[in-house]
Amino acid sequence: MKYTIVLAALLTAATGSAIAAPHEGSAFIHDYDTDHDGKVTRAEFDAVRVARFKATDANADGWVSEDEYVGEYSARLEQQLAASELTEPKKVEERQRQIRQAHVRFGVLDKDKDQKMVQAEYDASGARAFAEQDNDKDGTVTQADAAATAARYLAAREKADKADK
Ligand SMILES: [Ca+2]
Ligand SMILES: [Ca+2]
Ligand SMILES: [Ca+2]
Repeated sequence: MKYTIVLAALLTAATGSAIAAPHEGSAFIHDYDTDHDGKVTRAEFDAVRVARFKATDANADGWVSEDEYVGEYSARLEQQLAASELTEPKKVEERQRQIRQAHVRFGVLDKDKDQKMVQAEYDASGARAFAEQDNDKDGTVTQADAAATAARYLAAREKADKADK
């Protein structure tokens, strides 16, 4: 069980969103494609990440606490839940699960375990996330990359679920 939570947290650390909106092919592209041309360049990705780090650092002291991290995620989660077609009891369940994973993610992101996520830790995780999504490694995440990555995630998750039982 524990393993599955950590794995799922690692997999969603990339995008911060595990609930794909019904009309979206890729949450990653949805989140980072600021010029809406259907693909994400490294420059687009970095610009969104910098802005998000600043927005997440609610008290602007230069680092992100676990509360700040989970707080920022929770706000985005509520938007996703509001837009989703889940029933109310399912939303309650999903909210609990996602918030629990957000806490696990913070632990993963805070690599040196000083309870602070600094920009360098955030950037390192971002670089890994982009590389994960950029399936053909050409520096741009296209729909084809995202689809290939999603298939890989799904396979990894199914394998972990099986190993878990
Ligand atoms: Ca783009
Ligand atoms: Ca802070
Ligand atoms: Ca840290």
